[in-house]
Amino acid sequence: PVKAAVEKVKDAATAATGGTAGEQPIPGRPSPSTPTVEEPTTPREPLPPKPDQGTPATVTPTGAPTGAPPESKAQQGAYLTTATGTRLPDTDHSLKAGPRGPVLLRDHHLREKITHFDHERIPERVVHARGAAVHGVFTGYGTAAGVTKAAFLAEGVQTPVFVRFSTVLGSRGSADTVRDTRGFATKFYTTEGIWDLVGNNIPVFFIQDAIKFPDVIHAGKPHPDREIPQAQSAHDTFWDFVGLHTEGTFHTMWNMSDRGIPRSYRTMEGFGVHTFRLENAEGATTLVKFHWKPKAGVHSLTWEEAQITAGADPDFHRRDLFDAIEAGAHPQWELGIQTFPDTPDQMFEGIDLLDPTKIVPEELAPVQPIGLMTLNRNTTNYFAETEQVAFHPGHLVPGIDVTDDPLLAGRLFSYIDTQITRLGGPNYNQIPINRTHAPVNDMLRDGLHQHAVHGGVAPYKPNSLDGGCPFFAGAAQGGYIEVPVEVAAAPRVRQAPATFDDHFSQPRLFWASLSPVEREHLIDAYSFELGKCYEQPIKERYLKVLAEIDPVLCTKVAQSLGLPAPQPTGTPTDVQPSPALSQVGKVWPTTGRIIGIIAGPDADLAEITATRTAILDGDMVPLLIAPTGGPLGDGPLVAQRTFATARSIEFDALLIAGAPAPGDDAYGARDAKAGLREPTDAAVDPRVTQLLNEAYRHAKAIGGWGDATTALTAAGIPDGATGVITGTGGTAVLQQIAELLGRHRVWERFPAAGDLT
Ligand code: HDE
Repeated sequence: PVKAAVEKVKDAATAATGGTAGEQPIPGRPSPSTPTVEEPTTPREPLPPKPDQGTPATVTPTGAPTGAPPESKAQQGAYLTTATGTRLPDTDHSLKAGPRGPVLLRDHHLREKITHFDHERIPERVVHARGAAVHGVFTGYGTAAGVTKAAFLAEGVQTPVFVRFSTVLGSRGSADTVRDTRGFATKFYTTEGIWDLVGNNIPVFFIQDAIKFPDVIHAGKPHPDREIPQAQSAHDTFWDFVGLHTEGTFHTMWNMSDRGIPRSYRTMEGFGVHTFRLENAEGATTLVKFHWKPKAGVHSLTWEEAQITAGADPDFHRRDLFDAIEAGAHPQWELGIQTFPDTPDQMFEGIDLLDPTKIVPEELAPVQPIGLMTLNRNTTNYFAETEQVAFHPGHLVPGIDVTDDPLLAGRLFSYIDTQITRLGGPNYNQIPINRTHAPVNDMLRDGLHQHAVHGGVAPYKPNSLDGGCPFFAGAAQGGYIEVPVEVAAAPRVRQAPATFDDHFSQPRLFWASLSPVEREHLIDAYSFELGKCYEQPIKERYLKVLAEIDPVLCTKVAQSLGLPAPQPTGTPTDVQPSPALSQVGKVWPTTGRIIGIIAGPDADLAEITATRTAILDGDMVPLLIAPTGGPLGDGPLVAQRTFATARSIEFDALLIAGAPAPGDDAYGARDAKAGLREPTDAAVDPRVTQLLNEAYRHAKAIGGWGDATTALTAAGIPDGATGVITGTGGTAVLQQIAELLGRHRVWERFPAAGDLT
């Protein structure tokens, strides 16, 4: 009877739909007289495969045909299929013995679908789990030709790149704006192979030797008993470790500074951290440190903004990056190098170049630009690209070599090893995002997830059966030849050189280079983080570390903790400040900065239109904030944010085009009507008041015209306050706002910090 019923329903459905293949009725249920869902009526045209979507070309050593499969046609068909390409009529119902009957074990589609789903997650990265990545292009300036033969750095050469930004400590689902170091890893798909510059937004590291990496990460990660806190260093184990391990003092200080809470990935510097060795066409070598300099300037959040954002928009940095690229505001960085003579001692101006806890101040060795990176394409699939990308500092190309930095040495082991667990085997370089754009002819064979169908019979060398192929590439054929650096004869020891012992002179240099407001932020950050620790001895021990840096820093933090400030152990040596380290007191480009325009129902739309145009002409981004979504007036202006969705953190500056009174939709108004709270008698919508109040507190430029002063007064912002511009029209106000934006914030507005010198 079931079979008969199914046949009957099928016939009825075929008649109703004209026999469209995708229309499968639900067996046992009466068919609708007209089809309600049409899926799929017209098969979608398959997208053409992307250049890097094919399987890697297999090349036989002798050049004979390989019998390689044609280009991968994965995900190209119009119809839903099984993983093996059999077309499917239904994916919504398990195969059952009758509509109410038991599910049958023979349902291969059910089993394939659920089994695959069961295995969708892969282990997250042990560090840098939370990340966002995009594609771009790198263009060489040719200015590095004197120091390296790397072909992609030659003038005008364009190289595709893939960049993954990340936090370090948090899990994959953690918030973007936590206080942490940021990863800045770049994959260059050069014609000579892949070069990975796996750097951070902080130029130094916590440790001088890779063997300490598990220690620092175990200390920074959540407590093992109850797994808190997430993505934070504000807890006992972290401060326990860095208090006892003073070589981490400088990196910790960068994290506590504004650099630990960047405004955007677009406004972060990047650093290769280690010293690398470059070799030019004549074989001459130079030691270098790599720097990424953002064209948009170097900007940070305030700590309160970072905290609000972690709740209000945990994807803030990811969204900001993707939105900018979508909008055509392609972020750019210049790659630069500091160069040092390759002397046997590998020292420069008294700084040990093999010590990754030290910087070389830019005033001593200027950063010389060697190319420009433009990020211009978002990912198509987060998992396939961002999650599966595998970086490795050992992916090098001719002209770029590593040094004996003991931290780098350990990294050269670690990155391959971790991918084998994370990506499930040794063939991760065959995953599309990891594939080199240079021809591959290796003798690596087999292993889990082998995609290549290798030809030939002799994956070994020397051989005669494959004609001796593949051949070796000498220098003339672009072979990678390690620089034959002398290795000093020395006893085998577990020791660091004496030049690694100085842990405090560079933290002092950092303190000396910061402006008063940056120092204040640093004091606040130490006070917050140590204040979150439970163990008194940990706080006391860390104050001793701060005493070695600066007495004012130490005293202020001690006051906040309610503890006595200890004295330094010796007399600190004098340091020379490095102005390049401060983010304040500079004028930056305003390109890409976001200006919110608050528009009430009575706002002058013509003035808003003119102001929007002027913002766009200045290469900035206007966002209209209105009481509700939808068009303003009769259009064409449309609200992009509403009073319910806007939060001050998103905007670099605010303009008030009218002071909107609380309407029916205003915060609390409905609740008031329902008797849930007191009716508001505010003159201005309380959500706008909050927006302005926060923007003011976070030292942002604020402008307005018309009755803007009503809103300013409601928010408690004094008339004529610093960085608050009111005028008769939007375009005139905007000019002054743009000038203020060039300095990023109205720094004077932060409460006077007292004497921090
Ligand atoms: Fe990493 N690091 N790291 N690291 N690192 C990883 O590799 C490691 C270090 C950095 O977006 C892991 O694929 C060791 C310094 C970035 O995919 C792992 C040591 C710097 C990323 C690993 C360091 C970095 C990683 C985890 C001490 C700045 C994210 C997943 C010797 C110069 C890359 C992975 C991405 C990721 C090991 C220290 C940067 C476990 C052993 C110093 C940007 O292999």
